[in-house]
Amino acid sequence: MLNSTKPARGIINAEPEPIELDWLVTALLIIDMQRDFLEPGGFGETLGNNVSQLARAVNPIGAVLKAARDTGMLVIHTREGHLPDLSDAPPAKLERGAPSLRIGDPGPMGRILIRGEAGHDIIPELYPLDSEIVIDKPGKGAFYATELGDVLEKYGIENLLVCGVTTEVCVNTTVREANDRGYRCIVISDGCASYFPEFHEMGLKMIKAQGGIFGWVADSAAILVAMKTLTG
Ligand code: TIU
Repeated sequence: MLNSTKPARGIINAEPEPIELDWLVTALLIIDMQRDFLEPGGFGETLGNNVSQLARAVNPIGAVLKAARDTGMLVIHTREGHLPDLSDAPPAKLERGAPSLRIGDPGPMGRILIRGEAGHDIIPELYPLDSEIVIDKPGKGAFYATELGDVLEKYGIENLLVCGVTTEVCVNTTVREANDRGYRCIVISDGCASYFPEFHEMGLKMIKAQGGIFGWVADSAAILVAMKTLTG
């Protein structure tokens, strides 16, 4: 268990190569598994996307989340969204494209992508425990204008198991931010999804190419096998 003071090392069978890490300094980072992206009537659908494409990530994330909870690993959830007065939403984000509803407009799950609205919340299957950390972020990257960096420093985290939606947008942006800050990122391939399957595939390839230019990629089964070393 992770409450041990002894190092708890594990090896994940990842690409481009296996990675050995200390579970005591590893956190699970779940990106934006919100109703606004996964359910009809939310932000994702207003952009013209088929939101059913994202459902495939839910069970793999659920399995890793359960293992993380069983072992006492630090779990961090993020949510993309804006303050009700939109003061943290740049015009460049609000004005672009021709969505069916804009950020802040009333929709079937409340105002689109606004903090506190039903659509902004995390889906019930992956709902955070009170003991888990939830980071509200106005951008695509989880470090921009948030307390995430301070939280990771406070807990002495060096490695991040990263999953969530969408692969090429908020997951990739966050992994790139984390990589530049010195974190080893292991992206859970089947725990990510995109509205565009080809972007999902390429998004993962971009991370692990060139010797792992941004990080490592492993599926949830490989993560769970490696975590078994913690539970015996
Ligand atoms: N549109 C899209 O693919 N993604 C986002 O806008 N946000 C996240 O990826 N969370």
